[in-house]
Amino acid sequence: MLCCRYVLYLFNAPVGPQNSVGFMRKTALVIPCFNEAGRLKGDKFVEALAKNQSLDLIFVNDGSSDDTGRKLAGICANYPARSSVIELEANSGKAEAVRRGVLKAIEERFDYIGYLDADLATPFAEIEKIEAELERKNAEMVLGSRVKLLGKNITRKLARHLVGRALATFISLALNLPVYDTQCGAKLFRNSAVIFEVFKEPFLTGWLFDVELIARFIIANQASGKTKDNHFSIIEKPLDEWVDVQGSKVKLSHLPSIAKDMATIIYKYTPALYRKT
Ligand SMILES: Nc1nc2c(ncn2[C@@H]2O[C@H](COP(=O)(O)OP(=O)(O)O)[C@@H](O)[C@H]2O)c(=O)[nH]1
Ligand SMILES: [Mg+2]
Repeated sequence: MLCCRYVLYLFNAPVGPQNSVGFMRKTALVIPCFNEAGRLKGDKFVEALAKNQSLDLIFVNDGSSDDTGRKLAGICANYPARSSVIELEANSGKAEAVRRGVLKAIEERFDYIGYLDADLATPFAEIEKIEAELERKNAEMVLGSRVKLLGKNITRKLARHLVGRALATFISLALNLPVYDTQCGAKLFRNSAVIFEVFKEPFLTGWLFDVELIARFIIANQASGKTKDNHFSIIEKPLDEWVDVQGSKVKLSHLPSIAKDMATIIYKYTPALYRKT
C-alpha cells in the first residue's frame, strides 16, 4: 500500500534532473531559510557544491522579508544545475519549508535526502560523515546528534543545553525510543516509500516537527511490517563539530508552544508507538 502511493506520486511527478540508477549516488540537501540574509555564508555553500559533484542543494526561501532571496539566487548562479530555490510566498515555518524541499527531492529521485540549518551550525564536513554512516550501516535514517564528549567541539549555550536535555528525555519516552537528540538540524535519509509517507502531509507541530518525523517514520515502518527488532534502522551519529551560531530565532519564550507541540505528539502518535505489533 505504501509502495503503491509512492510509485503513483513519482509517476505523476515532473521528471527530475536525474535518476541515479546505475550512476553515482546523488544526495539532495534541503536548506530552509527565513530571513537569513545576515547569516548565509554563500562561499561555504558554493565550496560544498564544488567539492562534491554528487551533491545538490535545494534552498527554501520561507517568505523572507529581507535580502535572503537575492543572496540565494547569487549562490545558485554558481551551480545552476545542482542548486535551486523554492520560493514560498508567505512564511510557513521550518517544518513546512523542509517538507516542501524534501518532496521536491523525492520527485527528483535523489538517493539520499537530508536537511541542514542555513546557519551551518552543522558544517558540511559533518554531513559527509553522516552520509558515510548511512552507507556503512545500511541505515534508512541518520540523525546528527550533539553529544558533548572530550575531543569533540560541541558548543551550545548552557540554558539551551539544559532545556534541550530535559525535552530530549520527554521525547525519548514519547517515542518509546532511546534517542539522545531529535532537535539537531542535520538529518539524512534514504529516499523510499516510507520517507514519502513521512513527508506527504503537513506536520501537525512546528517546533517539534523533527520528533513528529521520527514518529511517522516508525509508524510507517510498522505499517509495512517492520519493527525495531526485525529491523528498521534509524541511527544517531554523534557529531564532531556543532557550533551554536548567533541569531537563532528560537527563544526560551517559545517554551509554552513547544509544550503544546509535545502534547499534540503524545496525543496523536504515542499510543501507536507503544502498541505491540
Ligand atoms: N525560526 C524559524 N526558522 C525557520 C523558519 N523557516 C525556516 N527556518 C530555518 O530553520 C533553521 C533553524 O533556525 P535557527 O533560528 O538557527 O534555529 P536553532 O539553531 O534551532 O536555534 C534556519 O535555517 C532557519 O532559516 C521559520 O519560520 N522560523
Ligand atoms: Mg541555528
